[in-house]
Amino acid sequence: MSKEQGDRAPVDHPAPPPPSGPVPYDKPFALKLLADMLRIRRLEEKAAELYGATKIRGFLHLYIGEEAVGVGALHALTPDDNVVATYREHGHALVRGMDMGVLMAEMYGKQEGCARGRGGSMHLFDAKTRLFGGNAIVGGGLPLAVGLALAEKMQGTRRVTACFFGDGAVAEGSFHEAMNLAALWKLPVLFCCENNLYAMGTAIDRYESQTDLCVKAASYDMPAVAADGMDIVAVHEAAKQAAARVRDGNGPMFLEFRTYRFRAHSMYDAELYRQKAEVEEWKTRGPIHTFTARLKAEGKLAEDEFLALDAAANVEVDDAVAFAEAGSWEAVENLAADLYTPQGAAP
Ligand SMILES: Cc1ncc(C[n+]2csc(CCOP(=O)(O)OP(=O)(O)O)c2C)c(N)n1
Ligand SMILES: [Mg+2]
Repeated sequence: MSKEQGDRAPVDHPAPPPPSGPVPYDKPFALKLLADMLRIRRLEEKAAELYGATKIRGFLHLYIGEEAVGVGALHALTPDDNVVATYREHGHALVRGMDMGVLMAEMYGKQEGCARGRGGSMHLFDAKTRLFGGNAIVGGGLPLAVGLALAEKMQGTRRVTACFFGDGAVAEGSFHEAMNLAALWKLPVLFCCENNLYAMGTAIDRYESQTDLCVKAASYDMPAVAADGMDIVAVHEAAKQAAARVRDGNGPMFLEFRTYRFRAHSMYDAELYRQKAEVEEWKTRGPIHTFTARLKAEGKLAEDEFLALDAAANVEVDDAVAFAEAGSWEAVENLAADLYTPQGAAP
């Protein structure tokens, strides 16, 4: 039992030590990282509220607690790179540059949304920012990412395709097929595993014989690095180095970000599969407040600057809700549009 746990019973999945050490970024970049984590946090807190009010329906998976992964990794890419994500992808869409109003309208099911309200929370897609989904199928994004990377390689571009997926995807056949082909053909894929230790209500040690996920990459002769996913500096540094390596034509790389979701798997989840004390322990490693504390300790952030960033995030959320509320529903007559090729048209 660690000193920090005192007399309490040890939890099943202890959190790592809180992130510490210097933040090796200038103030504007450090504040950009913090601002993006806050934007995701405030957006999702509002989304949870709107779900309760039945404004948002269907499935809703929150990224709260995991923000350092998406923000740190995506800021290691260029706007021209490709991104494939999962159904827990609100943050990825925001960081890629999707307008929060358009994102919120999609969650509302309004036609002003990025997929005209037909995809919802799990299917955010934006060709402009090269976000190739949101995918509801566990492991479904992996073959897509490999296909995108194959196209890039054939066309001789220097684009990296970053593929985000959960630990649960590692148990899927598509993961192994994607890893194998990407390694065999030396494709420019950055595999980013968001290991939050659970796949729905099942802990990783209950469904994986090998819980060190980097070992899986090694079996495909692919370099792999694990990083503390609660530490945005560790995430960003790992992703920056890996992206450069992939971009230089050295084939794919696997990154495992060890993280934790603070909320339920989706909006229907009694969370009977994990200890409250475990959740509380990980919350003390929250990526936003630990990063905030480090920046303050280094004199890179004053309390009023933090409050201003937070206020700006809340204004953006309020504007996004107003945009979604003012949006419109697609006409019922259009229900079958895009489902079938019109008769006589080329397939
Ligand atoms: C192929 C497939 N099987 C099962 C499901 C049901 N399902 C939805 S989320 C999920 C857990 C996935 O966990 P993980 O990949 O770790 O992602 P996390 O939710 O933890 O981010 C499962 C099994 C699904 N969507 N797709
Ligand atoms: Mg998981």
